[in-house]
Amino acid sequence: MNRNHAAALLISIGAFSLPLNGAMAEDSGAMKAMPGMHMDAGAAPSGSAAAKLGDLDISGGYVRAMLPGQPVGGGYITIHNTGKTDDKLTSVTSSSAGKVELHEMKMDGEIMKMREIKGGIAIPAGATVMLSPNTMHMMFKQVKTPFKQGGTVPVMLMFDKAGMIDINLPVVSVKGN
Ligand SMILES: [Cu+2]
Repeated sequence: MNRNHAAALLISIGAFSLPLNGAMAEDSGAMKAMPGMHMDAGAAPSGSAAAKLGDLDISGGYVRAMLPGQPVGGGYITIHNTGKTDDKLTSVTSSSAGKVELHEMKMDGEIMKMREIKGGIAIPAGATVMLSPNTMHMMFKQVKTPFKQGGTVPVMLMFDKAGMIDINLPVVSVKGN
């Protein structure tokens, strides 16, 4: 990690930390006011993207619409490994963002913080791994044009065993599903 990146990560962690009694932390303080956040935390919106890649069933893919001035975007997806071999989501790229990081939400005292997951996300044989608002997410950085509801964001998911797949994630409004 170079110094710039470390500094940026630190800033984003500071900016997006929310007290536990607020809405669950998301990628933007503006999402605090989102009423459906808790209820829908585990459920993907209708119309979310799905695909199949080898033993992997991919579903529930979407990104959140970004507010004007919001520097980063968040995306979610569910991966079910139907096979007998462990796999791993090693990286994500997108032509709509300069870089995509994998982040997890972690409690630090009473504060929910996000931090980058190094080394990818394990997708064990038989397991279903859900990137959802309270667990993990794809974090889109250096976004060229803010994600707008009704649009799509192309991503390429790279897996250790299953290889790579291109998938278009629908953009869902921050106001709810
Ligand atoms: Cu994040």
